[in-house]
Amino acid sequence: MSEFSEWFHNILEEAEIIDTRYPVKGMHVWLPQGFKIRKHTLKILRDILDKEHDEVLFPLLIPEDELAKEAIHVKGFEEEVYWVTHGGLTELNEKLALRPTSETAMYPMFSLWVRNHSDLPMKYYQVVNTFRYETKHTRPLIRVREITTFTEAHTVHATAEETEAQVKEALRIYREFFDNLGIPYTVSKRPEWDKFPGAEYTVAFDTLMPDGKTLQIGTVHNLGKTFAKTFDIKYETAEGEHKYVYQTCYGLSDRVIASIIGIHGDDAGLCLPPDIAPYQIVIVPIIFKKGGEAVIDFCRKLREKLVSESNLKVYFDERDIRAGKKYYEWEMRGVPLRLEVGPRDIENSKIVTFRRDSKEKEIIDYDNATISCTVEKLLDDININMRETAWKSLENNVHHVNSIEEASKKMSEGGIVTFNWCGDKDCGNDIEEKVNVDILGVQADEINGTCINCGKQSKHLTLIAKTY
Ligand code: 5CA
Ligand code: ZN
Repeated sequence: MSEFSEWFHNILEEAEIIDTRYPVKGMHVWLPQGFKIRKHTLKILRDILDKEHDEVLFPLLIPEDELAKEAIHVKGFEEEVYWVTHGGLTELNEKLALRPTSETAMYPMFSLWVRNHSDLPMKYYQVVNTFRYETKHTRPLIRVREITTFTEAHTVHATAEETEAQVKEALRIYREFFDNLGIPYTVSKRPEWDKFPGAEYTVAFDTLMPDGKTLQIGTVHNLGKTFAKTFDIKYETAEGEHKYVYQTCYGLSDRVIASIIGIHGDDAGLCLPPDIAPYQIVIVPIIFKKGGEAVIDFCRKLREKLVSESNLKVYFDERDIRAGKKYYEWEMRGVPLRLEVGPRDIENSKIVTFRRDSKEKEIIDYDNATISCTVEKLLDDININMRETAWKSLENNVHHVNSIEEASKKMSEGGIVTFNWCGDKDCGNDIEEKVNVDILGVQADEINGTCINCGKQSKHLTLIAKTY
């Protein structure tokens, strides 16, 4: 086990995010702390999606004949599908698949719903669990067999142009979402041989985990008319013609939570962005023999004040244990801001702040009228600083190279390597073999220079990385 994966497993357990002891491989239990982080993360996503999409909820089970309809799609998933074959003791006439994703559950219904050009565009999403019998090594939140937080959007359009525009809009939405969480990313178009089964093309978000491997944290697919033809999704134009629709879909998973934990965390444990932290602030009283009650009273009032004035999530830790033990615990759980209050501080109108992101302690003036504002401002700063630190760390680990040798050398240090590539499939596979790393994707379609492998005119700025 690598150092990072050991850290990751320990923190999931210690911070009570996930219990991995559930007796089915690749399926885990969300614990209260983890569930809160997940809930707050989903709230951010839902708030963004709800502006343009409607949330729906489809059944988990898909009849075999629907799943099998789209040949390329089903080929891509055939080795990963779980099947329900019995109802009680009775063998079912038709096997039912646990959705690995929901195209084949939704699109037969879309075919009933889309009638007229005025029905378009249609934009739906759902947050569900999906099941994939992954054969690669499973890891909590990163590669699971029950994806518990699959957020899939599906859109339907009249024209190819509108569909292209929706892909761009989906990319914008995911950028906004990841920016909110301070997760840095690269956006690249997957090579032909790595696109979503049934898509025209796939654009992916990848982030860099601390062990130097990239993690695909979201994908946007232009489905063209492929599924419309398979599932007979047509609309009537203003002129009375019947035409196939165009579609997109895009999705995220539990991996978003994995990247929040992995990217912002450190040796002391979790470090959570204020917007998703179960508690944004913890107040720790510093009590000596004298003046204990006054401190407790002050802290209680402070907590109430911050909750009522700023709607912050604040915990007042009154437990009768050493302050140092509390610090250790709340740092490990990633609480963004700690306020320490002792009798002298109250006398002098001061409090001590500790930022989880920078680990800086500061003594600030306490003013009853402005303390809520001051604290909100600190949380904003923490948010911005976490995002900037994470982006710097990604950028420091992207290296451009001009030869295969250089690519291999840089790749051995981890991170992301970029280079010029001609775009030819055989040449791409050759590069993958020589460097022994997969092509992640391409970012630009027209660039000057020559391919690092074959020397022909280069076409794409290309990214490679070791991946999860
Ligand atoms: N229908 C499309 C869009 S929702 C779809 O299924 N795309 S996907 O296959 O690329 O999956 C969407 C995202 O789910 C991926 O980008 C990846 O971040 C995540 N994901 C895929 N498989 C797993 C898995 N086994 N465990 C955790 N996350 C996964
Ligand atoms: Zn080439």
